[in-house]
Amino acid sequence: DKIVADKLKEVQLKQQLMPVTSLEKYPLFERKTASLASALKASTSGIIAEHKRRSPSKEVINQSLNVQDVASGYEQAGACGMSVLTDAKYFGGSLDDLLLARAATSMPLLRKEFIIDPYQIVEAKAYGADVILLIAAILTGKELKEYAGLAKSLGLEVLLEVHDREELECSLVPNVDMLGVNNRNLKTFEVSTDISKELSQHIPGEFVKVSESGIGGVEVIKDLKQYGYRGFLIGENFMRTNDPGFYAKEFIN
Ligand code: IGP
Repeated sequence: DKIVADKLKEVQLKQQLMPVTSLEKYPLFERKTASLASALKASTSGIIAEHKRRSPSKEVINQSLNVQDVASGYEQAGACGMSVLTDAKYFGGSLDDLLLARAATSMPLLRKEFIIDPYQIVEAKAYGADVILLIAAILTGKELKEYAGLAKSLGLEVLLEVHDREELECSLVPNVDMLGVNNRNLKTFEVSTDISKELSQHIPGEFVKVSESGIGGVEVIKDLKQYGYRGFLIGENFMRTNDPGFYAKEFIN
């Protein structure tokens, strides 16, 4: 769709000016990464807190906070990790947000991006990410396999996002660490945690299960835990407040 087409163009342009070999010289490229999967397994709350300024479904979420403060707030609240949107056009994010979050916290960081080219995976490492998101809906099985392998070779973990049973069945490739079920349908923007519940029984036990989007309260989390979920990706409900870390604390014991 439109987002993917824009992204392909963007990556093509960048590659001409900043080849992968240059990214590999960034100081952050050579570093030991942190494990989000281990943090989730060791945690009882499992919160992955997101930095999100806006989204296609909700125009403005929060434009006034700076990412370092948000990162410190989430860390102090006891989040297992942080997700940083790096897409500019649809989410108002940037790679600088990732870099500045990296400077502010030692929590595992997820680069939240529409990854459609290996270039973006190298870029994720160079800007401080520990984990990348791979979205089954926009990648072929062959691409998923290649990208997950590349991530692994760079020491990055992979969160694979699915939205239905077909996507789940077609995308169980090696080198995936966490399986995320997106409660938001990216085409209709409809949100329901029922999809997490439905799919849970079909997710093989070796994956850390993550439920993403539209999580509004601790009761929902309690319910999803019964279905084996260990990770909960929450953006809007924290970011629409003036102190996301403070609100995240209510979800963390
Ligand atoms: C967070 P929410 O409803 O709590 O703000 O959702 C996160 O799950 C959502 O931002 C997201 C997303 C994505 C964004 C999930 N998958 C893929 C962009 C691309």
